[in-house]
Amino acid sequence: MTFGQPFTGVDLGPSSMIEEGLPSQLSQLGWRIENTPEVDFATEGREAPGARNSEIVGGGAFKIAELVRTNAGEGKFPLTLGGDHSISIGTLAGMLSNYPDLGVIWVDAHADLNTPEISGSGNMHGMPVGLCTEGMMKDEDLRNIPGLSWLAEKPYKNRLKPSNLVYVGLRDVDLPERATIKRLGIKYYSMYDIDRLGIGRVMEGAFQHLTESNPSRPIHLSYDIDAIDPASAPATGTAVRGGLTYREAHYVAERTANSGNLVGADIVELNPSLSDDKGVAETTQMGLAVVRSFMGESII
Ligand code: DIR
Ligand code: MN
Ligand code: MN
Ligand code: MN
Repeated sequence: MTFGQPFTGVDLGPSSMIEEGLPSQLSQLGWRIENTPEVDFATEGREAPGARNSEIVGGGAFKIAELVRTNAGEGKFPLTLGGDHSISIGTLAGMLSNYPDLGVIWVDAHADLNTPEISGSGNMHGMPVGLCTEGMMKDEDLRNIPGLSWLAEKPYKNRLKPSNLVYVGLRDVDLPERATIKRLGIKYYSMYDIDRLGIGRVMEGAFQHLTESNPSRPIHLSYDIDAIDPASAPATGTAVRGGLTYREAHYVAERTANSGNLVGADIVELNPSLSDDKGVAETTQMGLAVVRSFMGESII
């Protein structure tokens, strides 16, 4: 999926990770893999004001939601490879249909908390959290956006509770998103907080927040590769300086795996057309390493 943002090439992220050995690396960690064929997306459609390509993006997200819902419902672990972050409209909806009390860790430079009404860009990769979180969209408004009406119908009516969401890595947050984070009281650890507390205490805080009232709360990890500093992950569409170091990026994934609560994950926004060969190789290897870490790889 590329239609949630302006750059072509982000649809090559999955094949890039797969060709560099993701399936065999996961087998080595003990996973049995069931490959879902690449999802086919439309290439033209309608859109609503403030939501570019809404019919393509929303229709694609519906297909992803169906796959995630069905597979998670069979007790499998859905690992979804993006693509731009608009795919997580589908993964969140699919996970929430199985787990209404889902916890989410959103690792990203951005909050992705926009809606068509408040977005400055209209790019839907900036909206997955906004569209799927309680207190944001009215069903009536979703029904009027081409491609998104399914979100207002069963089994996709469950919304993420703001208190079940934690951000890690924020450093480029729009003004309406900041107001929304405050209005909904969403827990966040920005790069400022990571500098202040260290990544160890940040992740303890994140898990305390998500598991205090329910120690076995199922958790979904949505990992935008632009959370990582562009020094380690340059091949992405909206790189922002001052991000997670190589080790911090691993630690977030390792600590999440160690919780034992992880039930699904996304890795998104690797765009192999946006850097030179060295940058693409580094970013792909970074993505693979992060996935292996949250899928259970440990140092010893
Ligand atoms: C910005 C950028 N908040 C937007 N979002 C990005 O367009 O909504 N998300 N880059 O990854
Ligand atoms: Mn994102
Ligand atoms: Mn981002
Ligand atoms: Mn994005």
